[in-house]
Amino acid sequence: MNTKVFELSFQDSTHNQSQVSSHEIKVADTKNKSLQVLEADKTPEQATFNLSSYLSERQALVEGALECSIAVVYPEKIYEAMRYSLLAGGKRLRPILCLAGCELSGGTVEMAMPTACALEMLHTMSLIHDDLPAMDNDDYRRGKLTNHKVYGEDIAILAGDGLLAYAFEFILVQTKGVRSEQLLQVVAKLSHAVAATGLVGGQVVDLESEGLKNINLETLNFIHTHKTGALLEASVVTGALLMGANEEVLQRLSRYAHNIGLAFQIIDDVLDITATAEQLGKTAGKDLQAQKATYPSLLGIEESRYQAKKLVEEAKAELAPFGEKAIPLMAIADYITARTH
Ligand code: GRG
Repeated sequence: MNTKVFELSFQDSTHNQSQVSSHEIKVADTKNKSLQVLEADKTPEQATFNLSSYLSERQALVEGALECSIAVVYPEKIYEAMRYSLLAGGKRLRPILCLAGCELSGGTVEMAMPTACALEMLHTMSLIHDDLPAMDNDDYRRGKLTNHKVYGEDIAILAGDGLLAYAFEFILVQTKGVRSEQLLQVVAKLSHAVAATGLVGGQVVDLESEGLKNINLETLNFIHTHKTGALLEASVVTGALLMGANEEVLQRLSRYAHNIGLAFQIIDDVLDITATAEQLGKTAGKDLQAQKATYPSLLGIEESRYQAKKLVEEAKAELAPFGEKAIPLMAIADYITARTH
């Protein structure tokens, strides 16, 4: 099978370094009902799609919108603390997924940008709280000192709280050209994703599981589908909700995101063992040190990689009916297993 293999270079603004990997993009071939597209069958759009430029362009748009999203006013310290972590770099994966979900459903970047920024605010607040001494007790995040190391624990807690509340206000006040019924659904989806039904629930089971030797795969899956997967899923689905996408589209995007969310976490666990602190922008080998149950500790590194790859293939199969409109989400799915930090 003659598939196109091309180079992927993705700039993570945290580390100022490029990741280049050999990469294969497979998109729907409706004629042969196959996921592989022969070189000759490719439309010009498929042949010219470049994930690296797509991600850099989207990152730049998101950075610009985030930069303007929070002004520093009295009491300055809290706004500075919120901006410190929000603008500390990172891949901006959740906003990019939201923009892609909206465009796949026929919407625009402009209408999805406030929700995309809100997703990054929610993600950032969860990182600030996760890094606190009462939780993971981390000194570095995204290659910089953690929020509590710079501003103290009291302000770090409040910076997280501030971002959490502001994210919802930001969607409701800043979104243009979307019906309020759609906005209500977006807010409901996001609340569900960060509450005890999502991130908070996943974090609780994660904390309870620390140091336990007999964690099984079911518990590990619960932790990660909630702690990481819920917000990734909400990222893609809220993009589509803004456009009032139908139930079938929402379900397909939800299953796509569920699978890439799990694959993302499996690769995160593998990288914790195989990558350096410099590549990660945070302490490496923490899971091993904390004797945490991880996918590699339960399945081994090779089987973990295999499972992640399988999840990515299943995720891409969900997008087959969308044809060319799904090219960015297909490519992002592949990027997840190819990343090195
Ligand atoms: C949400 C109300 C509320 C409270 C927070 C602390 C907590 C509850 C949940 C923990 C959530 C958490 C830290 C999950 C880990 C998610 C994860 C894989 C983070 C790394 O994501 P990347 O790789 O990071 O996308 P960058 O820096 O690129 O954005």
